[in-house]
Amino acid sequence: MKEQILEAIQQFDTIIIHRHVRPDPDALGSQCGLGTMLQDSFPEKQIYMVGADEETLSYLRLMDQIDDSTYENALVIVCDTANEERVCDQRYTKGKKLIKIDHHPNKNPYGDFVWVDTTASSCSEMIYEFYLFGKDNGLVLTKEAARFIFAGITGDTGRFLYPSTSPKTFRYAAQLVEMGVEFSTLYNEMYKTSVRLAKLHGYILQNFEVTEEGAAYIKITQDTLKEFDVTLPEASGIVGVLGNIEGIKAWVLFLEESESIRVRLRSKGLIINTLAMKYNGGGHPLASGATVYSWEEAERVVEDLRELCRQA
Ligand SMILES: [Mn+2]
Repeated sequence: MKEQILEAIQQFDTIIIHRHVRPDPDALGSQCGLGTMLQDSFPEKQIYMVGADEETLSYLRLMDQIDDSTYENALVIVCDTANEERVCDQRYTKGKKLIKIDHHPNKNPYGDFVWVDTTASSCSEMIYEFYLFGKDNGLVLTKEAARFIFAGITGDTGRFLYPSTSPKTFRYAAQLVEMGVEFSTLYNEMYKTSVRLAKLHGYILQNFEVTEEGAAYIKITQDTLKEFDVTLPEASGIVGVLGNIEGIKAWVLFLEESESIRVRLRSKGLIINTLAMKYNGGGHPLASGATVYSWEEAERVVEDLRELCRQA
């Protein structure tokens, strides 16, 4: 598949790269890592990285603005996005050829070429692997592109903490550092916390509930978000906060939006993406997301999670 992707890249003069809505460092890291690598490798081509800007990730890169007409003869590549409805900027179908590169379960294999590797820690890790595949055939990876890829790997592995981190992940990270990635500067950007968010952290630690089965949950209403002056994407990012607490097998963060409640699920070993799928979501076995439409439905998620923990 890597060979077919490289051939397609060589054939097209215009390449547009997308990723998922509400991007995390891996979404932007894979998108901009690939995009920057292609810009540096093929300076004669027009390469664009598109989608809505994410303020909390502006230290990585801002997005390119392009017209609909740019898609006419373009190759479109979508990174880190399992399903079509999560692609940021729905013009991604307007190109001539479409490629999906992702590490989530391939429930929705959209595109002409699909390269999915669920054993990869991150989509950024796959982009680095793609570089290794193509480096003798014209692919160039500069320090800037390496930084994006390193950020993506770091983000999706929780700084090399989650079980998805493999020996390969460490090897690639070492090679990226050898290319000059200044990881301490990057970590300062990635892991800085505002006073507002630190206080919400405190609120969650004070108020979460844990059941006898080892299921933990916290409900965060719109009023609470307002009180702490924290945005939804910011609050989403602190789902890991309950991960180190003794006795918790799996946990869920409920975040109220105007029309729905966002469900952020995490687990220490239990497979929870099946539960996420039941509630309009999906994701990784140990890290998934879903959506519910009332606090009663949120209660049902908690009950299902208790049941999962009980069986474990
Ligand atoms: Mn990812």
